[in-house]
Amino acid sequence: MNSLAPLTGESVAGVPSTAIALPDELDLLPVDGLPRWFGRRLASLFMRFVSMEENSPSRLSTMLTPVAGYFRRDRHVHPRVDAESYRLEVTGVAGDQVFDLAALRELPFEDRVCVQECAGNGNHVMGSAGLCGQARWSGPSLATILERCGGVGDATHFAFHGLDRVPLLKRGYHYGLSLEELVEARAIIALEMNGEPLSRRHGFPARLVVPKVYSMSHVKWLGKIEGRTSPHNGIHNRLVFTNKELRGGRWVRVQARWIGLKSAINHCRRDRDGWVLTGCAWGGGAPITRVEVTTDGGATWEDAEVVRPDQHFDRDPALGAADMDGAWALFTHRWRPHPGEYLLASRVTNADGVVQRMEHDPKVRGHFNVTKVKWRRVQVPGL
Ligand SMILES: Nc1nc2c(c(=O)[nH]1)N[C@H]1C(S)=C(S)[C@@H](COP(=O)(O)O)O[C@H]1N2
Ligand SMILES: [Mo]
Repeated sequence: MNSLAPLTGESVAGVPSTAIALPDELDLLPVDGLPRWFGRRLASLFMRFVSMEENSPSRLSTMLTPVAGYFRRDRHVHPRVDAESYRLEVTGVAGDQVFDLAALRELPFEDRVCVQECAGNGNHVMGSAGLCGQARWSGPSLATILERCGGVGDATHFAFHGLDRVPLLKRGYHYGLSLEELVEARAIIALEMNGEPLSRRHGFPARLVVPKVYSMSHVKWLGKIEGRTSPHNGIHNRLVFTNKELRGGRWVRVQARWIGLKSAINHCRRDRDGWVLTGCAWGGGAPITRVEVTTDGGATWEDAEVVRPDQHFDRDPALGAADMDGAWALFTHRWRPHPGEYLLASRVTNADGVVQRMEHDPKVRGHFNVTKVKWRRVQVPGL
């Protein structure tokens, strides 16, 4: 995969360089999970079998992740929704309504740049942490839609139903959140991803996007928004995306929600006299203030250079601070190692003074919201 380019290509004082080739980038191998046990290729085959496709981690160090190759997670079924006959039904609110695609497109659009992350991303099975990405989503906000329905009425909770009817079960995917959570996250009904109409695999023609909340809630092929006076207790809420937490001496089931504070080194590329490590830091609900990098297995840590989303998008009139407060920050660290094997990781701190966990929280059991530091092993070749 890595292209080979001669590093010592220039000849010095007429002396031809030795034909030694160094790769443009180095493979960062996860220390946990399937890729470690079976290698990357078999791990990704296994993931496809359960309908998951990862972003290649090396692509996760730019502010916007391209649509082509963007991670995917669903239940195998990708409905082909006809734009003409598509309808979005809204029930259980002050005035029930049905929107066709033209009606949705006429509503004022808002933009959100946010991380989208599968709740199980980077857990002990999927150590590679590629089930995430960051895109710019545009469409009417959920608040606008509810306003057009005359308000929420008695609804305190909402269930979002997809049109991907699973054969036999005959029910589409569904997920529920409280009105309070949806307002806090400033959810939108996205019709566009990175300035293009949604692709079929990412939910054409409309999907829910809930910045800062794990993406099991970002229902694709959205067909119905159901206002409710009690929490939606579907299987994905109640069982599938849950952890157990020790609270007051008892293990209780909790649903995956707000993305925890995380960071990962995703890319190692060659520069003129060494290597550059890049990655991203996200979650935690407060601005990212610091990212440290260790290249010696945790013995020492150095500050990386951080670019926050508000710095990156500072001249974009369509994006206010609140439209990107669920977006990741990028970091860069120049690295000048001798040949050999190294153990790398990054560790993020946010404006609340919270630091990314080094170890898994013993009061939490389960596969979701795994925030601990992500170790990567790398082999640095000799000149
Ligand atoms: N309709 C529908 N929406 C869905 C799902 C699904 O299976 N069906 N999977 C959810 C899960 S678990 C994740 S992680 C995200 C993944 O979004 P993506 O496939 O666009 O990356 O979609 C969510 N929305
Ligand atoms: Mo997911």
